Amino acid sequence: MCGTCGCDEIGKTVVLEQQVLAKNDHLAGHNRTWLRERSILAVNLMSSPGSGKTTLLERAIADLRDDLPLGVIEGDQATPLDADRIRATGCPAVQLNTGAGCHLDAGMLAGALRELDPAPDSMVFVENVGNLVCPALFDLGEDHRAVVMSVTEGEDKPLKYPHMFRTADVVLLNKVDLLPYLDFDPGRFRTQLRQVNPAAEVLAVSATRGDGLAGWYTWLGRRRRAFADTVRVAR
Ligand SMILES: Nc1nc2c(ncn2[C@@H]2O[C@H](COP(=O)(O)OP(=O)(O)OP(=O)(O)O)[C@@H](O)[C@H]2O)c(=O)[nH]1
Ligand SMILES: [Mg+2]
Repeated sequence: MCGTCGCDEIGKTVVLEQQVLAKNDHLAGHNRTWLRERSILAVNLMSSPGSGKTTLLERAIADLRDDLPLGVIEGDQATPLDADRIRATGCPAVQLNTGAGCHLDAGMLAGALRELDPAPDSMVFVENVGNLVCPALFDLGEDHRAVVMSVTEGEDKPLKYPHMFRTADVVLLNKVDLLPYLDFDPGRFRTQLRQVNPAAEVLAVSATRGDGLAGWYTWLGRRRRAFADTVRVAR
């Protein structure tokens, strides 16, 4: 109840938020079923703006395209720029623009998956809208969440944005080529991450120079094999 006028607007807002999240979770369940029926592994990439999500995708497409069919769904508030970058590599991409919205939701992803029409047994990367807050709350029906953090952002981000880092299966610590020029302590970052998420794997990478990318591809390969086993058992 509002302490100023006694109205119940605060209570109504909370109920509305719960309904929005419940509807999203329901649609995310449909996406998960849709993806599993086609044996498509979906990975949701989340980060602050500019951490290197699209650059990592461009590299992964170039490095993995002979072994694995890939598709990409790009989320930004505006512009087709990231989908254009992905298509320039020869990989199919669909761009979602959220306008004032700060995250993708499961309903948006459902439409984009049908437009992308990924091949069975392929992998779909979803690049979420760049920020460390809202995307964490919205399940898209993905199988895994990868949080990208660049060394220019400071070691304290897991403590300040715990919801985002708690939801990660893997954290890609990007731009390690810049470490010689920065006061960033990877050990302190790992300690702070452990406080909110003891289970997430941390991979130190440089999307531009290529450091650590083999480890990222090994991680994806392991997840892909485990996913294929799960889908096989369920059939
Ligand atoms: N030095 C260095 N720069 C990088 C690296 N990865 C990305 N960048 C640069 O960081 C800038 C942003 O990269 P993007 O890949 O566009 O970042 P993003 O996370 O997709 O950004 P948004 O989609 O806007 O959220 C570009 O200038 C990249 O060249 C890296 O490993 N090292
Ligand atoms: Mg991008």
